[in-house]
Amino acid sequence: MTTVTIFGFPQSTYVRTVRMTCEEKGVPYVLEPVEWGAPSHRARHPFLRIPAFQHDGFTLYESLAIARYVDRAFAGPPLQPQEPKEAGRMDQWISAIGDYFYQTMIRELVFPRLVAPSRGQAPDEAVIAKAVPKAEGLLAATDATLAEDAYLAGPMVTLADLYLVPILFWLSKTPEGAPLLDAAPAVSRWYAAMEQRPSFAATLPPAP
Ligand SMILES: N[C@@H](CCC(=O)N[C@@H](CS)C(=O)NCC(=O)O)C(=O)O
Repeated sequence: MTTVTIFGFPQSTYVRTVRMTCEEKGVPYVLEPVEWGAPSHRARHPFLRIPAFQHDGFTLYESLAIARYVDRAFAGPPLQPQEPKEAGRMDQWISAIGDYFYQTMIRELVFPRLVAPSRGQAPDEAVIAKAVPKAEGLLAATDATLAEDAYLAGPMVTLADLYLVPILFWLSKTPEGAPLLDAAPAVSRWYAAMEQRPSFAATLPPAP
């Protein structure tokens, strides 16, 4: 029996992307917390991030490398299109989500609004105020794509969708993000469909 371990915390959007990938592929896994900054963490991830990953003694870090590996190494529905244009669109969205969506929605909105108070810190309202119109612009572009196609890269669920959904989950928990999502009809339709997938329910994170 092969053993897959994902190292990280369930609140992390990148960890959730990898967990959803395993769930979609039907790959059983163990989620193991990391001791942040400890030698064991550095040994698994030299840049001290999460997730890290192990499969039968083979180790990887960086969520995209892990998700692609899981998709290639295991049977189950493919999560990367073969068709070059759809594959290009998937890559485009994964890159944009990692570079723009995560920064604006998680670092500049969810962290100050939800994570800081959970640590007894006051939210930085100036950072949040600047992030809201940026998030609105990101959702408008996403809405235009999802008005044309069922999923980000076309007709099939791909890794790109599994990158976006954990971010929008946390965004929807903020008082600023929820109305922005409601105002994007195609994104809302897509999110409702993604919410129905067993991989979504199986990876619901606890509060920050
Ligand atoms: N490019 C990395 C990003 C991983 C990442 O930033 N993970 C966050 C948690 S969602 C983290 O480890 N943050 C800790 C930090 O920034 O020090 C990946 O895709 O795995």
